[in-house]
Amino acid sequence: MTSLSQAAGEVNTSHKELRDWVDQIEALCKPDSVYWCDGSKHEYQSMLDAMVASGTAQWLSPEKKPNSILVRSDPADVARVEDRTFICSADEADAGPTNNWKAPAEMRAILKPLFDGCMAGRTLYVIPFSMGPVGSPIAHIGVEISDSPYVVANMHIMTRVGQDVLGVLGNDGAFVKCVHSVGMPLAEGQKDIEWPCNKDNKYITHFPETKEVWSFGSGYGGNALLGKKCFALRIASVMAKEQGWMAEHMLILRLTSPEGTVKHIAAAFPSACGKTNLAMMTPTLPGWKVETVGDDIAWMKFHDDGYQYAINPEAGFFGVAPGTNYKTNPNAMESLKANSIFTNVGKTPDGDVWWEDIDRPAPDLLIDWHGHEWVHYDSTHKAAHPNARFTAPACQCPVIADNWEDPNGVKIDAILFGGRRATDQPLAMESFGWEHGTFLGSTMASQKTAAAAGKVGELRFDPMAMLPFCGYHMADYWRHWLDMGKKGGAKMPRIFYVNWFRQGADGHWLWPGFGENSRVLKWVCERCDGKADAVETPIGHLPAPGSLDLAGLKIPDKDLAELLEVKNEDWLQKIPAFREHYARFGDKLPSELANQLDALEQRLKA
Ligand code: O2Y
Ligand code: MN
Repeated sequence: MTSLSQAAGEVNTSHKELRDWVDQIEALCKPDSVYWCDGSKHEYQSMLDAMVASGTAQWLSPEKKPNSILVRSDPADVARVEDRTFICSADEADAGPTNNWKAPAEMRAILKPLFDGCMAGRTLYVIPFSMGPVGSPIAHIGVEISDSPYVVANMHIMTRVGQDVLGVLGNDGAFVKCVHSVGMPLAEGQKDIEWPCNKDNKYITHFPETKEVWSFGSGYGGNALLGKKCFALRIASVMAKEQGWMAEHMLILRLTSPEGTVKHIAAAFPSACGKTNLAMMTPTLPGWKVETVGDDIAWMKFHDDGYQYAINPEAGFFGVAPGTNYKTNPNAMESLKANSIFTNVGKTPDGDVWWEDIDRPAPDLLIDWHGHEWVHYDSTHKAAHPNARFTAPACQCPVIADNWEDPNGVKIDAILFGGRRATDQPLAMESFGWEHGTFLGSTMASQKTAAAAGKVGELRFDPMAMLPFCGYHMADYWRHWLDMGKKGGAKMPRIFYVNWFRQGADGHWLWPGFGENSRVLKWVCERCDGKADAVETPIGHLPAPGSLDLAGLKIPDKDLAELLEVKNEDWLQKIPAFREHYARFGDKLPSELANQLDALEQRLKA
């Protein structure tokens, strides 16, 4: 890899702790050179040029995908690795039963020899970045040290990088220390490979007390772009608990009614439940508008007025390519039209990208994500890896909200929880209040899909969609939610639970989803304004007959009744699974949540 000359990316900082830390990491990793990123366009372009020159990336056709590259990873490095992800809190009890734990000293003893000399033959890039608009009171700063130009380029899109960030950091500002190496040093004269990694030695480690992330051996996605899941969720969730705010795995959308009423909605769904699609949705309801603030992460802080305001800490989308098309998500397709990085997708002979379900048939002579001519032997042999990704700037989204970078954030009116639930869970319901809403989030569950290990259809609890991302004990996290509710009182967002995935007895989808979900968003908006009626059931407030706008929607009455049906006997059968789920958390389980479960059982039996 040719390194950039530092003169092109000269940065200024008199932050002594930062300079000392960089010196220390340089001494440990022993790179050939050190480069401080300035965040400039020139730097981004040079990074792409250097990746292409070294064989790590290839340009796509300037006609088909201007200024965009294709990168192919090692087949052993294609996704986040939860079994190699650790929370290294001083006390094991602080990591809780949902995280892998190792004592900090033990993990440091493992990491030190791995990092010793790991950047030989490579450049050490120092990437100062802001999660959130630079200088925003809701934003926080990190510095990632990485030996991967792919990481630098992706961080340019996904975060705000460079000198402005160092300006805000000043001489002594706080920053999260993120160290990343692909874990493949180069000996003198050794030629680099297309995707260096260390597949047998991956460690994605978090030190919540010292606010550090150390990641070794993987160059992919959430393992390597340390601003995203590692900082913005795992470390930030700890910071949020300590400092009295919320770091959540939630999209943020802005909903505008035909009369001009504006609501901001945050929504937490587990993976593969359509978060990016909802964030960019085109409503079918005439006159309603959805605009995107963020598609994955929300940081929410109390404003002086007592309400919760949220920012999207990211600046781009790291979206799953397969299944994205002009029907499922036209706005994502428009976002990735140029200036994007594609990882593990197929490549057409005319230099465009291709993936499964992209709206057009695979052309002849398609090159698959391994770099071979694609032969479609059977449905298991995919042209794009199922976790293939596009990295696209959020500002290229046609429906990006004009306030998406408001440093003060947007006032959150409602929070939605949801999952993939074939039975029982109605299309929409509102909680009885914040405490009940926290109970709904804590018992959130989604059906396993065929792609996931385990029995298909089996319910897996994924509280608040944070199962892989909560940086501390999940029950302490629930306690934090309850504390936030006590602090915010009546000014907290209303909490709802939605389910687009309910199926009839014969397996057909009862709800059409996609743009039709705007009907549910309208009900949510009108509930917030006291304009839509609801009926009380044991599980929550459901839409009253006539309160959901179904005008023009052809949906059989029987299906509609089933979508909103609550069968007490079926819910009662779930109670033991809820109790088993809560039992994992021992005496850390907040009594309020145990009481909520008891109260639910009583209401169902009444
Ligand atoms: O495979 C990865 O490294 C990415 S995972 C991811 C990426 C974007 C948004 N969300 C997720 C997730 O796992 O929730
Ligand atoms: Mn996510």
